[in-house]
Amino acid sequence: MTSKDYMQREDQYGAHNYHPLPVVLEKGEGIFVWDVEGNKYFDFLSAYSAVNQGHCNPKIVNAMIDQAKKLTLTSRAFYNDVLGEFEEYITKFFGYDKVLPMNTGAEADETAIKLCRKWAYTKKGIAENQAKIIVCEDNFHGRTTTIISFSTDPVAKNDFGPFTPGFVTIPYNDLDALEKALEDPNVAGFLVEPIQGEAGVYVPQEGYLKKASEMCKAKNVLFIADEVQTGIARTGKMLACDHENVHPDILILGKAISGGVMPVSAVLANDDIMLCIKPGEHGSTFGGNPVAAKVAIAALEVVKEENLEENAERLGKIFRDEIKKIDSERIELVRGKGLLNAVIIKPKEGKTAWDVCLSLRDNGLLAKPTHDHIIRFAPPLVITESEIMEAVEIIKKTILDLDA
Ligand code: IF1
Repeated sequence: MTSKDYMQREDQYGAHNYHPLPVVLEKGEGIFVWDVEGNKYFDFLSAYSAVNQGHCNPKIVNAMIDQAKKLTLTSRAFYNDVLGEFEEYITKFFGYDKVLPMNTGAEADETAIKLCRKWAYTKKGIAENQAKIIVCEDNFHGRTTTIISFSTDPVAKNDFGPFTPGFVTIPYNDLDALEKALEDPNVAGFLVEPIQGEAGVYVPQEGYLKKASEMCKAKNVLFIADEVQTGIARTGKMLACDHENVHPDILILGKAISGGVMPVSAVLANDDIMLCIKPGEHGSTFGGNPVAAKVAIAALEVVKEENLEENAERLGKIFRDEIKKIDSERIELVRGKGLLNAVIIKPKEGKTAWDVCLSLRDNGLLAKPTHDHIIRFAPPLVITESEIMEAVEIIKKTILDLDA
């Protein structure tokens, strides 16, 4: 079968809820992926920051295999010998009393929303069904009906109503707007991405997270950080919040917490918040399953053992500096933190960011545009300086060839 055959089969039998770049991958190792014709590519998307530790990281895959041969799933109807090991490891790793394990990022965001509301009614004393959570314009927290209820992206929201109430939307990176929204005594939480990934790697002003968390504290409102995409060393620190020494009241993790080998997500909080949810009030069949538990421990150990935070910090700076040197008016702006970066592409002679990504693919590098003119560049954090320089050369050649 050729790539074309694979794409046609997916088109016939699969829902059309994506528009993938036309490339069919069959193998991944470290920062590279190979298509079915054997072509090799730099992966500069990392499955939206899920394979920070590199594709098929041996330590993580072996942890999955070893546990899968012993016990894959007990459900939470019974105890098992692995879940507590994971719970102790991750709570000490991030400095919280407790963790509530789930599977996808959206489930973790939903869990955080329910936890915040439960805390609002049982601890803060907000009247039943009156709790509000502040969210930001251009947010992305997943695709469930409640989450898209507070999306400002019509594509993510249209024709999926009726929507879940109880959310107040303010502009991102706007402390005055947050201050005003916090005046409402029914506000229970502020749910925010430390850097807006889907919106195009929108990095807020220095100090935004710190000031926002202080303003929330002053109003007895929970600061809820969605680090599903920015976490696990992606931005050059273990958490993007660490750049400002902010310790969220509720921390949401996903994606690279498993190194991309299977869905694992988690919500962390201290007892005064986490214990508001009582037995039987929330759960998930696969949440915290033994394989996920062992995989997540291994994935987090890799981040430490391979100094991925420092690597992301150092190589991210080099990447942005090198891209800024490309002499092309097609490159409007480069922004990002660590190895979560984006380039704003000015459409020229009818060529858009999509066309740039098609050419990048032909030159051996995979990336994908978001919102028409923004290309996200986010390689696995195990990349080396020489590999980053090789990738920059590909990006430079691609842009200058299009300009020629
Ligand atoms: C798709 C976007 C990125 C996330 C944050 C929660 C979730 C995500 C900050 C939900 C997921 C994924 C979803 C995926 C593409 C990708 C994405 F473009 F959609 F927005 F990364 F920017 N919080 N993001 O980024 O986690 O339920 O997917 O495990 O839906 O196409 P999930």
